[in-house]
Amino acid sequence: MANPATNVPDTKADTRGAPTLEPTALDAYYGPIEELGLAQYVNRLDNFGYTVVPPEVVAPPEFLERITNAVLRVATERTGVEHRLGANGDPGKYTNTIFGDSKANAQYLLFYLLFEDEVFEEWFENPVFAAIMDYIMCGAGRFSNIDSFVKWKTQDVGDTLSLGLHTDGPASPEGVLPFSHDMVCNAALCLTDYTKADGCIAMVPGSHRLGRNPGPGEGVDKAVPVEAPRGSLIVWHGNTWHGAYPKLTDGLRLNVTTLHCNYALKTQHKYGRDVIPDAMLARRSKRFRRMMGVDDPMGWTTNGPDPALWPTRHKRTHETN
Ligand SMILES: O=C(O)CCC(=O)C(=O)O
Ligand SMILES: [Fe+2]
Repeated sequence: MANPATNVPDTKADTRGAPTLEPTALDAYYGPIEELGLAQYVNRLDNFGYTVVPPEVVAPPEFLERITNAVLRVATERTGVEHRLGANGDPGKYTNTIFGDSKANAQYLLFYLLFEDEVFEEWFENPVFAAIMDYIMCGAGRFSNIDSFVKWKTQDVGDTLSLGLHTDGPASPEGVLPFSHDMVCNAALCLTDYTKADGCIAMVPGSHRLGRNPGPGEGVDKAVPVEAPRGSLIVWHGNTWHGAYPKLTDGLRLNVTTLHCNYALKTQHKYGRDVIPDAMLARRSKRFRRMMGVDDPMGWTTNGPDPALWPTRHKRTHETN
C-alpha cells in the first residue's frame, strides 16, 4: 500500500492489517463497560449471544415517553392511520416491501427515523447503549440504521415463529460468518413489554459460536423468547440466530432497532457526509460524527484518497469521544 500523501510505497510505515494485540484499544472499549457497571450484561452477551439491559439502567422514563411518542407520530403521519400503543397497527398508505404483505404479516418497518425527531439522535448518544455497541464493534462501528418494527396481532396463528431464524450479518456465499469479530451487531429498545404472547424476539442461545447461518427450519426447537419489560435494551451479536414469535394479543409491539456495522461495510440507511447536516453535527459528539461515516475516506476519484481523512492504522476508527 502506498502512502497516500506521497503515493510512494512504504511498507515499513504502513502496518495496517498486521495482526497485533492492542491492549490500549481493548481498555478503551472495555473500560466504559466497567465504569458504567455493564460487565454482567456483556458477559451474558458474549456467552449466550444476546443480553437484556433493564430499563432503569438504560434511560429515564421521560426519554422512553418521548421516543415512543415520536415513533407513534411518524407511524401516524406515514400511514395516514392514527397509531397508539393500545390499538392494532395498519400500514395504510405507507408501503414498503420488506415483509411482503404487511397487513397479512401484521407488521411493517418504519425506516429512516434519524431525521424525524431529535430524540433519535439522542438515542444514539445514550452512554449505556454507546458503550455496549463500541465494546462489541471495538470502536470500528458505524450506525447502519434506525428503524421501528411496528407489529400487532396476527390473524394467522401458526405454531411457528412469525419471523424465521436468521442472522443480521453478511455471510459468505456459503453462509459462513466471521468468528474473529462482529461485522454487524444489533439492538432493540423495547417501547412496549416483550413477552412471548406479545410477539417478542426469539434467540437461539449460543448460536453466535457456530459462525454460520441456520439452515431452513434449523434451530427453531432451541429458540427461546426474550421477555423484557418496556424500556429494556436487547442487544445481540451479528452471528446470533434470532427471529420473532407471532403476536397473539391486541395492541402494538413497538421498538426502535439500530443495526451497527463495521466501517468497511455499506450502511443500510443513507448516512455519511452528503446527508448529515452540519447543524446536526454541531449539536452532537465526535463519536456521532464518526459513527455517521461523515469522514469516510473511501470513494476516491482521480487524485486518490484525501490524506486528511486517511486513517493511520486504526487510530481514527478507535477514537472514543
Ligand atoms: O421482530 C423482531 O423482534 C426481530 C427483528 C429482527 O430480526 C432484527 O431487528 O434484526
Ligand atoms: Fe434480524
